[in-house]
Amino acid sequence: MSFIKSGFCCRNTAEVNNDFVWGAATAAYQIEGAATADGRTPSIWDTFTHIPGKTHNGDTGDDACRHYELLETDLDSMSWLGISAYRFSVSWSRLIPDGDGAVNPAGVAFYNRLIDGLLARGIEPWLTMYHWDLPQVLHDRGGWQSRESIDWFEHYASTLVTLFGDRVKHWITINEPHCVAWFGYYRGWFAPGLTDIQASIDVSHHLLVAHGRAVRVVKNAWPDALVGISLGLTPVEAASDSAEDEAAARRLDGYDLRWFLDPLYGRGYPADVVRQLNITVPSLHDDLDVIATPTDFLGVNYYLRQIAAAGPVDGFLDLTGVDPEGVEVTDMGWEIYPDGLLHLMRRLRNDYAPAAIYITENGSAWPDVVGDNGEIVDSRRVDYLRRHLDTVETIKSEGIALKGYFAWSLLDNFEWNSGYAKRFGLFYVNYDDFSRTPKASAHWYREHIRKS
Ligand code: GCO
Repeated sequence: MSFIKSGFCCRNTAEVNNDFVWGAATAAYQIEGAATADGRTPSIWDTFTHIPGKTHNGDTGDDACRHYELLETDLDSMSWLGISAYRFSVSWSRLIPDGDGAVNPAGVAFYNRLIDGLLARGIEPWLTMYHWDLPQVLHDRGGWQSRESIDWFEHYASTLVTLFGDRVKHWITINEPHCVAWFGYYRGWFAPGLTDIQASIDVSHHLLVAHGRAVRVVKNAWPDALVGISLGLTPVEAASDSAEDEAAARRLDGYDLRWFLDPLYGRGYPADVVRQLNITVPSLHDDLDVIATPTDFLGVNYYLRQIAAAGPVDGFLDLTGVDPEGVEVTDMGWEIYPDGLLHLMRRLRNDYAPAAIYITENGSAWPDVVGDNGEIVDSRRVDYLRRHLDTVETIKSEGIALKGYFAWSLLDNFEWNSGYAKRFGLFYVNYDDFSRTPKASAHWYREHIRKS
């Protein structure tokens, strides 16, 4: 059964749900497609994916899920699912093709249709300003390595708030700055593919200051709106209780988690990381105050834990990831470890005390198969969801201010350097005809929301 063709009715979920936000999440480059349509210019991800060898199978986001064309279909899928909130990101280069100049009317029209379509279905729009797709024109002018990027982002944030702030009341400034900075500028796995540690540090700092500026933009324009940042938080445990492995875990925790959490919560950059990396943070003026501008919530993207062991040489990043033996892993090779979410939430409450927390991403990839009857019985995704949502209940019962959960992802999509090989969706996407089919996990999540 192709979901695209099946009839289903819409219902106003906002009225039937309690306060806990049940959502699903996506990101522009991963789903929209229409890469060259209606005035959109390339982003760094368009450039990167077109370089041979950078992505699995040479896959690009040129078409992605054709969400740009199939918007109404996807809105109806969300309505059927019964979510009360939808987290999406805006393609900066669709909205402002030259990066810091005039808006593109076609881009504005698309996001207006999306936002109005959500509201008409009783679904709250949660808008992520930046999910990794910097306009290439800005990269060519120095990109995130340039301090000017802070001003470009502020202009972009102001534009978004002016255009959509009358209807969008939930804002996420930046998604996973560690992926942007560490994977894009140090590891070279993600766009723009650099491998320069100082560049990655500069980028991380500019991203954080840009975030703080954007928080102020939102709050000045719409004091009633809620704004936060989404961090990818993958808690670190030591492979053993040896002093060397504990030290390795502390280093990795500093680099991946504290580097972002500490300055956001007013503590400045962790001194141990600055010292051990032997880098300079390009912090000027009141940057640390701007970064620590209070937010209304912390967005947490949680998938797995990581286990650190000391490497053969005592270097800062000379860490060896250890794959725990005999554990279940997803198609990404990621350990299924719901307890990590609980431990993370306790730590966030104890160490940083965010005003509120939303899980803005959680999910799993599996090699889904369409059965003879057209159904996709993704039992392992159902199990992953069930176990993490049980953990959500435990977290709430401990009085932690967890206010919502967004499944990653609404539909299968372009999984960055893994291309289309990894499927994270609640809805299956057939990349031949772009039809969508709800998987068993979509049915399960729908029922879970309905009962909540
Ligand atoms: C991320 C991104 C998502 C990914 C998801 C699965 O966390 O890397 O926010 O865009 O697709 O996390 O890897």
